[in-house]
Amino acid sequence: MPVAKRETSDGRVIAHVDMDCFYVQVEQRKQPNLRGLPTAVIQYNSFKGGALIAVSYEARNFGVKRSMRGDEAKDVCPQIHLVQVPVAHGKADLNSYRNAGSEVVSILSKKGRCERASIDEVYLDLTDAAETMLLEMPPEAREDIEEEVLKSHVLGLEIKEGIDAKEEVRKWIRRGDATYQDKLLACGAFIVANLRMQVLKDTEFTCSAGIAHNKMLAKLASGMNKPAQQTVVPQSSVGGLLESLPIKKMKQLGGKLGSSLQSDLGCKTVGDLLQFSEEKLQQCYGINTGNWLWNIARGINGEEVEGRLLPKSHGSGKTFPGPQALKTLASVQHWLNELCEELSERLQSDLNLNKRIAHTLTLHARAYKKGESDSLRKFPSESCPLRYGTTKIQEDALTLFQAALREFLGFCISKTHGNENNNWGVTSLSVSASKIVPIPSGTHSIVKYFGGQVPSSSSFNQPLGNAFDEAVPSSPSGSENCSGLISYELQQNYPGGDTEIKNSEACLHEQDPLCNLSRKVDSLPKESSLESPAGSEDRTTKSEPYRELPAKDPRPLSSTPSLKAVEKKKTMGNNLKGNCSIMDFFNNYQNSQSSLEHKNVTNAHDVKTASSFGLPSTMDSYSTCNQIEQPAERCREEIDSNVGECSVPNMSQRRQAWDYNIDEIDHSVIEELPPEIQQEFQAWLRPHKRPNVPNSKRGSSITHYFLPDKSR
Ligand code: DCP
Repeated sequence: MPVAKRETSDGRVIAHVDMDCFYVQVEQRKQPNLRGLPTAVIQYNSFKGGALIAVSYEARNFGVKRSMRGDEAKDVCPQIHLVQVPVAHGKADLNSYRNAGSEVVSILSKKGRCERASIDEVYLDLTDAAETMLLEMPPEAREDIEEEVLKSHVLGLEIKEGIDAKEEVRKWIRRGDATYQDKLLACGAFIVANLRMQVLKDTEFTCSAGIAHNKMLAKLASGMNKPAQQTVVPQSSVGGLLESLPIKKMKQLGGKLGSSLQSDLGCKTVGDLLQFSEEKLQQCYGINTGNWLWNIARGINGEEVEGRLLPKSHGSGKTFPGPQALKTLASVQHWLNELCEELSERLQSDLNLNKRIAHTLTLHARAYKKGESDSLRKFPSESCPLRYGTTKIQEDALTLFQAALREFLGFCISKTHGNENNNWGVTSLSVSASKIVPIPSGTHSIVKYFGGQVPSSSSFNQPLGNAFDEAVPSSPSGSENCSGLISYELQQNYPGGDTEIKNSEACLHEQDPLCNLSRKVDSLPKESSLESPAGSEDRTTKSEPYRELPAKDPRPLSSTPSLKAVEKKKTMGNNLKGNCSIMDFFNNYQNSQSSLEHKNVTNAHDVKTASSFGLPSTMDSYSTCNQIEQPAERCREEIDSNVGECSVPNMSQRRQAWDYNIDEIDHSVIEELPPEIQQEFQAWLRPHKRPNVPNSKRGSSITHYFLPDKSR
């Protein structure tokens, strides 16, 4: 839930641009004979003709919907053309869609700050461009107005029957008594119409857009008139828009918070929230969420358009519904290998094209346990520092899976014999890479040193790739700090963790492959350890080089360096500050390779120390260089705090199971993740709290408790 900020002015011009039936358009560009015909893109799974994931507007006119399967679509529209999504690694290959989205972004980003919000939508901050246009060519002075601008829909502009809508829009644009804000929006309409025409010309894709004073309103408006149209939201129309907008249609109110507003506060529309004071909303849903709700009821949203053209993370996932559920480690490993290969290719491409490296690998899955409801225990997500190279990513992902499975199964599982398993099944798997940052300046020269090659799983056999997530010096001289890299000197002290590991291992059969592999996971530093456990204070501080967690680790599995060892490690890091040289770089990577494989090492002291912690020496080499702390993470505790004291009963359970920082997941990646995982994320993104009202019962008529506030 975003922290609500009160807008000081509504003079911004924000556009939300959303591609029309995007995947269909991409496929129609590949096969122009499909243009104008009822067409849908289906998933690779051919069950009942495959699931529809994108439907052309021509097909929609026949009643074809995205929720249908191919066979059903053919029933309602026999002439429909079904195009299968490309397949690679045994799963949907979205690269052509991603690339097509990038083409569009490169055009849209020319006029202002641009934020790529998902695979097919962007936000633009056009304030500067609109202000400039207002000075140079004010709307009222325009004689010739392009057709595309006149086709705009202006919310609140009444178009009487028989009246030419375009003429009314022309009058609205040129009227002399328009407010400054409306004039800016009119300029926005010109700019967006031109951008959309440019997109069509250059890419052959149509898109729709919303133009408003903030992101929330722009997003709401972009979907109102599709395809290939744009909608303007003057400030004077906001009240009317929200008054009739069903609660669930508002971004972030589609889930439990929206349900609570409906059932507990009796709100049917966003406008209904106006009857509650900010104080009362805060009392019910916590300070931030209450504040946010109060603001959205008034159309206020101070969220900035982030200047971000590239994704914040990469993900690759696949679902295994029903009988396809994976029931052997071998099958899990097979699919993890496929997913990791795809992820690795995308990381490689990001590195080549954008000179960016990812730092965190996370594994998500959904699984069931025999005889137990799936909802009782979520499959935990696990993270670790990302090592470049397909094989390493595959190994680490498998190890993370092992750890998560052990945690999921608990300590009282019956023996699993070999690969045979009757106790569990995996219904979805995904891997993601996050914390993506540009390679610090100076690193490029290292790449050049290797003949221009960037780390590649096949051609470079890991070492350099591995080195990228270690200490990469910013200058060969070693005189500069390795700014920009994220410190992994954040591996924390977990007193008591050893015992927990012993306990968990003791419950598993010695021959259990899980048991053997679980030992391996202990050597992986846990990313999730960056988060504070439930109920603890978030000690994250930007300026602090180290963060420590409270003594109690809620997780049953983790590497467990002693306090003393951590201190020693810190000292080593401090001693070595400023010594990053290209030689250190090579020493470090050799050391880390050797350390991980328990072979001879060149820097015995460093590596031994690291090994004794159960940490790869990469951690040590990292600590020598990284002086810059990553930004404070908005962890779950903060998300929870948004909803005050109204807690749901299973929150602690969820918290334990779902060790993941939502902020690091880009929306475009959520789109690409399996639907179940999308739901997981959505559930986390939305508060789950119920009103903090004495004796409140779900569905009970507590509305009377919150009498309309007369003071607002
Ligand atoms: N997509 C998907 N699976 C889903 C939803 C969407 O794979 N469950 C893909 C296909 C869509 C693309 O994401 O083309 C963008 O999704 P949108 O929700 O923006 O829908 P469309 O662009 O297809 O149609 P619209 O014109 O309604 O926006």
